[in-house]
Amino acid sequence: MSPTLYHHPVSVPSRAALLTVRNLGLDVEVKVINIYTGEQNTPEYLKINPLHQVPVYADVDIVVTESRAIICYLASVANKFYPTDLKKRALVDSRLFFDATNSFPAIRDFARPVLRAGVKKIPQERRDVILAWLNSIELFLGQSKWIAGDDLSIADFTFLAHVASAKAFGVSFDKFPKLNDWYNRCKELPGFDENEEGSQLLADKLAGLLEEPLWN
Ligand SMILES: N[C@@H](CCC(=O)N[C@@H](CS)C(=O)NCC(=O)O)C(=O)O
Repeated sequence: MSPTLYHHPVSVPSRAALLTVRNLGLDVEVKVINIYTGEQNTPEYLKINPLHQVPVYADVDIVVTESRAIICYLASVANKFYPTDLKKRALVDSRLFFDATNSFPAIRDFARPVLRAGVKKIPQERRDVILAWLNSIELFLGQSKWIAGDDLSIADFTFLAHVASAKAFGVSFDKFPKLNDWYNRCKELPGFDENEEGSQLLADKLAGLLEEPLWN
């Protein structure tokens, strides 16, 4: 078995893992699991991840679920983008935990009711959560050039996967100049365009299901 990333482009955590693969320049087979048609529920895939989710990273002797665990594992093996200095690493970890508990819920709770429960209008509070989350990132970027310090790190990859989704939804970054500047700098990163395409797929899917503009 060659190293494999089980992936779907609309999935934000999956795109975060893929951005990490691209930035580390790893030779990994990317297998798309179609989560729209239920491919994640086949007996073969449930053996890989009983929680029927993407992403999963698998190699001959290891299976890793949870995007941030995949990202930390790959960066640790490569010894890149995840500092070994414990104080620097603590900042990266702090941002990763923020990402897990703020970025993902903000996007998930915006999108999932539309995708899975037939919701046709997004409550204003879901939009407000996205704006408050982006404002937190603006504050982080007031403290450092990159998301977790003065060097590019894995925190930038997982934040980028989430922020690109907000951008594709149509959120203006005018009120977040530091975020906007960071986002523009990220355009140089390997995998940036691929991440944009996945973000746009998710935005188009949502827009097609809603009875109102995705974002005003
Ligand atoms: N906490 C997980 C979240 C993974 C997740 O929610 N994946 C979703 C797509 S965004 C999925 O595969 N859903 C399919 C399903 O639940 O059946 C991570 O960061 O990897």
